[in-house]
Amino acid sequence: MALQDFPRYSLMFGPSPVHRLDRLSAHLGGASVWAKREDVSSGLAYGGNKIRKLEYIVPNILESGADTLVSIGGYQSNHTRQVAALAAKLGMKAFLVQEKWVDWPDVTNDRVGNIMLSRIMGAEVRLDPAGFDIGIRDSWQQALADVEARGGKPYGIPAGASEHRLGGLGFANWAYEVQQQEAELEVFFDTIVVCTVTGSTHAGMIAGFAGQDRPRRVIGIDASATLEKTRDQVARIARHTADLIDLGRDLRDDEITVLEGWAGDLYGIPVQSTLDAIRLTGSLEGVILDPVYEGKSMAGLIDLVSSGDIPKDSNVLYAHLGGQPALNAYAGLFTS
Ligand code: 5PA
Repeated sequence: MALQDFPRYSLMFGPSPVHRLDRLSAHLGGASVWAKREDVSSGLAYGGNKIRKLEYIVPNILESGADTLVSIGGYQSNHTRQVAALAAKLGMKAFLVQEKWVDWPDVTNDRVGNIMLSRIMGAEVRLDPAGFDIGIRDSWQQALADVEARGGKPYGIPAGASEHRLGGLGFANWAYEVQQQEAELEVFFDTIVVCTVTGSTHAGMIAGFAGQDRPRRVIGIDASATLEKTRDQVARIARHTADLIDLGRDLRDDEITVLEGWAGDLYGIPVQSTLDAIRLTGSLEGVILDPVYEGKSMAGLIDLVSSGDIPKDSNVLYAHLGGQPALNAYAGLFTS
């Protein structure tokens, strides 16, 4: 089935905006850096990359007759916050398992930012002491069973919506949206930089761009610090999504690039390059990045441009995937 034939439930204002980062480009001394903004593309609870994935999942949710969305993430998961917003919008309940994916000392970590927003939107939040893992979790399966035991009808959405059968479609469509915006802006983005953790954002892009005539680099910057798992998951979801949209050929290994070097040792813990990237982008552009995801992918972009790995005459598109609410849970990082 072609991508356009999959049903899609609109949750965005339209295509996410694309704009040039002039002062950052000048500061780096070359490569023209642009951003495509998933953080300002929807009115649902500050938006972010999951909104676009969920657009392709909603028709299946509605068909299922479920009354409760069941999902999972860390205490400061952006994904679960977007699922809570979706449940509110659809008039459903949300049951969210929030695991202790990050051992972060800030005492408000389980109270402010994303988790607070989910509670405000009426979600039921279950804190769980388990650590970081992008795979299918027992705690999530237990939550599905608990909703059923209470007489509810659960609909499960795994971490980041990535292991969902339709999880890659949203960003396959992002690739087509980019192509249309390029025609309007008269520019070609030869390089895309995107943060990757549970994989379906990056994987969807790979599948979507693979169907276009003009090749480009789609560089995933790992922020999971469990590189092999993320790499396998990106490759698997990219191939599955390519099949789903009838790409008509196998993806080559060289189309799947996940780079390490900016995640630090642990998911959710920023390192110096993360903090430098956040302050640089904030002070030069007034664009806000978070310490878990986007700060790490921007650190990657900055180094790849500075080292010449991304050449000076390149047009680079930075996928801004949202995530700012988590900043509140990291207040200790920015006291001066
Ligand atoms: C997330 C994910 P993928 O998980 O699709 O690889 O996307 C990575 C990513 N940027 C990048 C932001 C702001 C993100 O929120 N977040 C997860 C969450 O629970 O919020 C799925 C991990």
